[in-house]
Amino acid sequence: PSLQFPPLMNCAAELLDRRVVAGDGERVCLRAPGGLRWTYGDLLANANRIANVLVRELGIVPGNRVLLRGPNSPMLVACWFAVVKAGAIAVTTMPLLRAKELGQILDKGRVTHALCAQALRGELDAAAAARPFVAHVVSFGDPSGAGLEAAMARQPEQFDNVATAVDDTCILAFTSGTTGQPKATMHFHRDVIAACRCWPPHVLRPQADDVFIGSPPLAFTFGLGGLVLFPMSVGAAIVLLEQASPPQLLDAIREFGATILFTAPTSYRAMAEGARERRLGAPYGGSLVKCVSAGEVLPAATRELWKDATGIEIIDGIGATEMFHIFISADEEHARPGATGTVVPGYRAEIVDDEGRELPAGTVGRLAVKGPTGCRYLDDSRQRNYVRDGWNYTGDAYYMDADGYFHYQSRLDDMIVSAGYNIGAPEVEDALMQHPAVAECAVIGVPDEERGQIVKAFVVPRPGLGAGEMLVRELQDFVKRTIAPYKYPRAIEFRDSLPRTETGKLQRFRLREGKP
Ligand code: 3UK
Repeated sequence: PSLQFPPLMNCAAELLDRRVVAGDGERVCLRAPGGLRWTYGDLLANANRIANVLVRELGIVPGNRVLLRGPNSPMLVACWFAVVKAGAIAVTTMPLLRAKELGQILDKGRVTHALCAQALRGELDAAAAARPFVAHVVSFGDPSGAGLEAAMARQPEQFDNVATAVDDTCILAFTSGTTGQPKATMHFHRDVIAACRCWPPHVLRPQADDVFIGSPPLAFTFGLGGLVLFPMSVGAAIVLLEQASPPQLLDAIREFGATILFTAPTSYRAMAEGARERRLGAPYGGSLVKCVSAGEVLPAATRELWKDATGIEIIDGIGATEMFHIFISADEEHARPGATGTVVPGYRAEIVDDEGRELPAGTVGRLAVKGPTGCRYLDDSRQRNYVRDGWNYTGDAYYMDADGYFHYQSRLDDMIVSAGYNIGAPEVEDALMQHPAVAECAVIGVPDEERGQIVKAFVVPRPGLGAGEMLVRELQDFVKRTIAPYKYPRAIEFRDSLPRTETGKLQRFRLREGKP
């Protein structure tokens, strides 16, 4: 990919203004349930009006940090572009965050302004009240039309984009927190464009007539890239859903004729039956052509289930907030069950030992990656500990096979050591998920006097199946027959649901702490 940039570049102008200038102003850009439809020209006009509000009415200067809060919606996208056009830094936040977490973000990010969906003001106001450095919190989506929309109506739809340096920060992204502590990562204007030039054209290969849809929040860089930046970089259409539970997503794919889907492994698992009934896959007469999974390991059983239901091979990819987006992946023709894929053009990836020395193929070690989009922590001590020579240690255990495919084992802190054996939780989960009685499951190591740790599984049974001692035995025998017998779960507990982040990641640490 070409990664040479001029010294001054504003990524919002590259993705939005440039497209309208090139003649795509009348093309549909954003759609949402209820009939809302904005062209690229509409998005530009709205983003410019908001940028004028920010600069003329709220006194924003380049480098200010602006918190954005709302469910996925066209207005949230317009706010994001407005902030970046004004040379400020977008700090997007997950809708479910509470005042305590929002307070940490306001503090760490030194946030001075916020644009917030009216319905989500409560927790933000509680956090901002105690922080006088937050000068303005402005609402959008107020049914009375007051707030940001009223201010927009007073402003012109032209705006002179701030001529930012290519390595000015435009995004502060907070990691979604599988361990509970949010970490802030910085991304430059050039990172955004670099991300658009690496994974999308080499692996996803979207077209201008594609219709993108999905569940990840725009506060998650998986969602920002997959549902805003990548479709816009080819002039495609985007469907944004404020709520994207599996049933809602299934209905919306059909209603909007979506062709490219972004969601998490659990969501694919939960949607498989519904997708089959509705014939959503293009091979079976539906609109859906490409399906992308990230955020968590994709169990082979889920890949199989989805393929059987839709005829579509999922495009898996590992990305990280630190790296902005996906750096190891495989397209539908090169997918291998059990492997995430090969390194994306533009990136380098290695498996290394604890001292950072590269390990031979087939040996499990730490994943280290380097590329044009990462990795800069806001926090200096993190930068020293997790980034060496530009290599980011993602905290994942992987091995690379002789063909250069990377095989995920586990998060390093989720590796179970039982009677001297290393057991990756996902491998046991994958085996359990092949059993028809298992809807979802999570595996952790629990302390054991004799073995150090034993494997314990939390299982959500499929509705209507009796979960008792009989099923425990059956699942244990099933795992022993499916993978090496010493990996079988010696303890199994049945649950109605499992703790997950808003991005669909299992929170194994909460199961280890014994929390619900
Ligand atoms: C795990 C995966 C196995 C892995 C993300 C795509 O997930 C994203 O960012 P986060 O910072 O978490 C990063 C960690 O999540 N992971 C992600 N994808 C996979 N594990 N297979 C996968 N396909 O532990 C990684 O270190 O929340 C994903 C694009 C942008 C992102 N920010």
